This record gives sequence, structure tokens and C-alpha cells, in this order.
Amino acid sequence: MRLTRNMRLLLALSVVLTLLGIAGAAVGLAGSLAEVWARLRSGPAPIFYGLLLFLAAVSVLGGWLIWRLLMPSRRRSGRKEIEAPITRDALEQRISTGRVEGIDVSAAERELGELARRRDAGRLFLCVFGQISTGKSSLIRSLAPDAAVTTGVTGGTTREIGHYRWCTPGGDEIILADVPGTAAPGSEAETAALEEAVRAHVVIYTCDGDLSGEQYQELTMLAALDKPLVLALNKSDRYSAGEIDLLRERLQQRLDEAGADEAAVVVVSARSGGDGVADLAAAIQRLVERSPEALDALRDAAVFTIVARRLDAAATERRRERSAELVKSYTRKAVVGAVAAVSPGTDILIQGYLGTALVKEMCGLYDVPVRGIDTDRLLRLSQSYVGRSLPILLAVAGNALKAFPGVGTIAGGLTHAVAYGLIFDALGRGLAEALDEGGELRPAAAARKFRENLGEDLRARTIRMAKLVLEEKQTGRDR
Ligand SMILES: Nc1nc2c(ncn2[C@@H]2O[C@H](COP(=O)(O)OP(=O)(O)O)[C@@H](O)[C@H]2O)c(=O)[nH]1
Ligand SMILES: [Mg+2]
Repeated sequence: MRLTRNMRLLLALSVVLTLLGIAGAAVGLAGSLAEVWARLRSGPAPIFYGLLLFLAAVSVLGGWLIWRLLMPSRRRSGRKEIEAPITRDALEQRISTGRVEGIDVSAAERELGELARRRDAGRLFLCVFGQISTGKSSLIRSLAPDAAVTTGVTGGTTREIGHYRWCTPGGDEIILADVPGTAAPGSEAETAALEEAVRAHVVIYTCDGDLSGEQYQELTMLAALDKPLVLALNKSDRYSAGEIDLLRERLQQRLDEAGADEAAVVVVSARSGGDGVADLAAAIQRLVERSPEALDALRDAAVFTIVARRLDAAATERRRERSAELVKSYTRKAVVGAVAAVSPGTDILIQGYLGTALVKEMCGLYDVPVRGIDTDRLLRLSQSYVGRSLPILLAVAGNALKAFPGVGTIAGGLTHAVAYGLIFDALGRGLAEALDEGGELRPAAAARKFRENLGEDLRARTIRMAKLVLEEKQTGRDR
């Protein structure tokens, strides 16, 4: 808006007047404040100090209120971070409800079964962990020479987990677990080895020099299990005394960095007459001298954590399956509706009953509260995109159908049925992805996923949808 010169002058004048007014008011206020202050000071002391106290209390209260107003969400999320420890009862409860919901709870059950078996046997378990060829099997053989352990020149001779009985110098019977050597992070071997470490009371991490990045990561994961840990530097026969001192210092430092500052470094050689093996045995002895209950509690907590993680993974898997089934059933419904329609129009049914029902069911599956306005917004956003892309969609569908054997001349209705199917398929999958990621229904995010899915792999999806449409047409005719 353009202002005339006169208007500007008027505006400037009013600004000056306002400023003058404010300045005058400030001077007046200061004057009366000073007067009040002087009168209070010369008045009785209890009134003066009482007023000061009252003002202080009012400002504290005001500050607290403002802080509460500005900080509520952070405080709430902060409290959420403190998780209650996982208990066996809670896990068993989850297993029985999970079973009813069709979740595959077998892995969790197996793990709890193994825990019970080990508890009943009343034995202490020690897991020798480390990368391939660091000398895990050789170390076990030096500790327990009578036990049959396979060792090899080529790495990775220990494919399965082997258990060997060993008596500590103090007379405690321990089961030594020889696990597959780890090489690749996230590999099957590493996972199996880590799980065995989780099931053990004590862990020995074996290395034969300074730690690589991968080894450091493994050490960090083991430290996070929060159980007694020893870092064994094996193959000490390959180093001079000076090198060993340096390595020992360095490894101790890495242990601290990995969050295992209570763990000790023990230098050994499994080969040349077993140098340092007695030190290793003594270090283990010190660790197992804690009360069996304390050792069990640490082990149980770690096992419960992996059982809970397995249940989470199984629940996620089941939800994915169910969401795929849901998408399939809605896609079919959309196709059926389109095939049955006498004269299909270009309007898309997405905002109608089917779309709403799909959103509602999908949100129910993901345990996400669904509000009518969010549903409407998602369907409106999706619909407006469909409106723009429908001609392309119909063209692609028409072309794919032409190439489809047995269709011949295609009625317009079939092409529309394919388009409806594609739309519901993309909407359902996009919605599931968005709910999976966001944990709440965010219409814009879900609509974006819908667009991505609708455009992706269009030809191949069209052909699949065409088969579905023809099937429906066939069953419709048979009926
Ligand atoms: N020089 C030397 N070689 C060792 C020592 N311990 C094991 N080795 C060799 O390292 C290779 C791998 O040992 P192995 O126990 O099979 O390792 P694992 O894969 O960790 O079980 C074998 O050739 C062993 O002879 C040691 O203390 N010193
Ligand atoms: Mg081995």
C-alpha cells in the first residue's frame, strides 16, 4: 500500500507525540516510585521489609509459572527416558499376549528356555570373544588342556559355539564358550558370538595387537552389556618387552574410552609354553569371586534385554505382514468397486468410504490415534495429487494393458480399475511407511510417501494390477 506525503507527515507526528507521552509517563512513574520508596524507608521497618519479601515471593512465583509454561514438553520427555528394568514376568506376559496376536515368539521363548536351563545347571559361563585368529581357541586350550578344542592355521575354524569345562585355580567350575571368530560387523557370526556373550557371566575379549576400529566397536558393545570383562592381549611372544608396555597402556586407555574402565588388560601367549596364562586364570578367578547372585543378576539383565529386543523385532515383522495384508485387501476392494461400476467416471473414490476406512484400520494397526481432520487432510492431499497425475496414470495403465495378453480391446472401465488399484496400493503402503517412521499420523508426510509410491515402478505395478483386475472381472462374470 502506498502512503501519501500528508499521511506520512501525520504518522510521523503521531509517533513523536506517542514517544513524548511515553517519556512523560516514565518520568512521572519514576517520580512516584521514588516518593513511595522514600516514604516506605522512613516508615516503620516491618512494613518496608514485609513489602520487599512479598515482592520477592511474587517474582519467584511469576518466574516459576513462566518456566512451567515454556518448558513442559522437555520435562515430560526427560522423565520418559528413565526406563524400568525388564523383568522375567513382564517378558512372559509379552510372550503370551504376542502369541495370541500371531507374533512369532519362538526366538524369545528359546532364549528364556536357555536361560532357565543354564540357571538350573548352576554353572558359571565365560565367553571368549574376539576376531578371527586372535587365538581364542588356543587360549581355551591353554586354560583347559584336557578339553578338545579345534584350532586352525586358517581363520574361522570355530563355526559353532563350543562349550568346555574348566576348573579355576580357586576350584570354581566354569564353562568356557568358544564362539565363532568375528570378522564383519553385523555378520551372522558376530551376532551369534554376541548372543553367547550376552548369555555368559564373564567375557574375555581377545586381541593380538592394538584394536582396529571394528574391534573397538565390539569392545564398546561388550562393555555396554555391563558384565565382568577382561581384555586379553594374546600372542605376546611376537612383541618386545617395550612394545608390550606400550600396548598395555594403549589398550587400558581404549578400555576406558569404551566405557569398561573396571576391566583389566592381561598379556598372554597361548603358544609359547603359555606365558601369562596363569595371570589370565587369576584375573578370571577374581571376577568370579563375586556372589553368584550378583553375577546371575548381571547376566539375566543382559539376556532380558535381548529377549525384549527379539520380541520388538517379531512384533514389527508381524505388523508389516498385517499391513501388507490390509493394503492388499483394500486394493482388491477398490478394484472390485471399479470393475462393478456401470459407467466409471474420472472421479476417484479415494476420499470416500474406502479411503477413510483404510486410514482408520491402518492407524489401528500401528496403535496410532486417528483424528477425523488428519484423515480428511491426508485424503484431500492425496486426491489433489491424483487429480493432477491421473492422465499419466491412465495412459501408463492403458499402455501396459495393451501389451497384456488376452485383454484385446480394453474397456475404459478396466483401465480405471487398474488406476484405482494402483492408487489404493500406493496409499496403503505410503501410509504404513509414514506410520512406521513417525509413530503418529502426519498427513503431509503420509501424502508425500503416497506420491513416491504411486510414481515408483509404475509399469511393473500396473501389470500386476492388471492381473488382479482381470481376475476380478473373471470372477464377476462367473458369478
Ligand atoms: N605367535 C602366536 N600365535 C598364536 C598364539 N595363539 C594362537 N596363535 C596362532 O593363531 C592362529 C589362530 O589361532 P586360533 O586359536 O585358531 O584363533 P581363533 O580363530 O581366535 O580361535 C593359529 O595359527 C594359532 O597357532 C600365540 O600366543 N602366539
Ligand atoms: Mg577358534
